[in-house]
This record gives sequence, C-alpha cells and structure tokens, in this order.
Amino acid sequence: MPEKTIFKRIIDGEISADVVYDDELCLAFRDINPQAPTHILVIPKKEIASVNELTAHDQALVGHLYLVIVRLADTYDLAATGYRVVVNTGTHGGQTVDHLHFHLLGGRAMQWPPG
Ligand code: DGP
Repeated sequence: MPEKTIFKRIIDGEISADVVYDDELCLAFRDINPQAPTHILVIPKKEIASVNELTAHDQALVGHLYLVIVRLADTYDLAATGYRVVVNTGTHGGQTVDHLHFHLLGGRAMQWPPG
C-alpha cells in the first residue's frame, strides 16, 4: 500500500493542524511554514495527487474548493486588499506534497513574477 501523504494523515486525524474550516468535501488549515501573514491551505478530502490528476468528475469539487477560498478570504479580511491563490504542480511547479492543495496567501502585497 502506498504511504499516506502528510495531508491525508491530517485528514485522518493522525497529525494535528490548525484547522480553520472543515466540511464533508474539504479541509482548510494554516500552513506550517507561512509565506504571508495569512497562509491557509485548502485541500479536498478526496485523494487527488495534483492538478494533473483532476478529471471531469472533480468539476464540482474544484468549484467548491474555490467557494471555500472566497469564504475564507472574507473571514480573514483579505477580500478588499486582495490575495493570491497558488496551486503548485509537479517538480517545476514546486509541489512538495502529493495531495492537491490550494495556497491562500494574503495580508501583504505579492510580487510578480513569482520566483
Ligand atoms: P507545496 O510546496 O505547494 O507542495 O506546499 C506544501 C505546503 O505544505 C508547504 O507550504 C508546507 C505545508 N506543510 C507541509 N507539511 C505540513 C504539515 O505537516 N502541516 C501543515 N500545516 N502544513 C504543512
């Protein structure tokens, strides 16, 4: 059996996390290594390794994840000033955990282009 990712272990309650949102489809918790004053990870409970593995079956799920992001941006007062949503994918994308996750970053001005 393949080893569980760290995020699957958080979903299963084997590792604690600072959870800020939880529903039947997804979980959101603070990143352990924050890159902005607000840095939240939004993940599906379904095991999907990356954007590359998304299929048409996941269309509603991805929409749900984005609506949770909108809700969190409002909750943490990011909506007015703005924020960034990042989904690192694969080696060149800088992905280090093979479980789909959306970074919600806010509370400071972001740079462009990204590094
Ligand atoms: P990425 O590089 O896009 O795969 O981002 C993975 C993020 O996950 C990275 O910003 C650090 C975060 N992270 C890794 N392990 C843990 C953990 O055990 N708990 C929490 N809260 N975040 C983690």
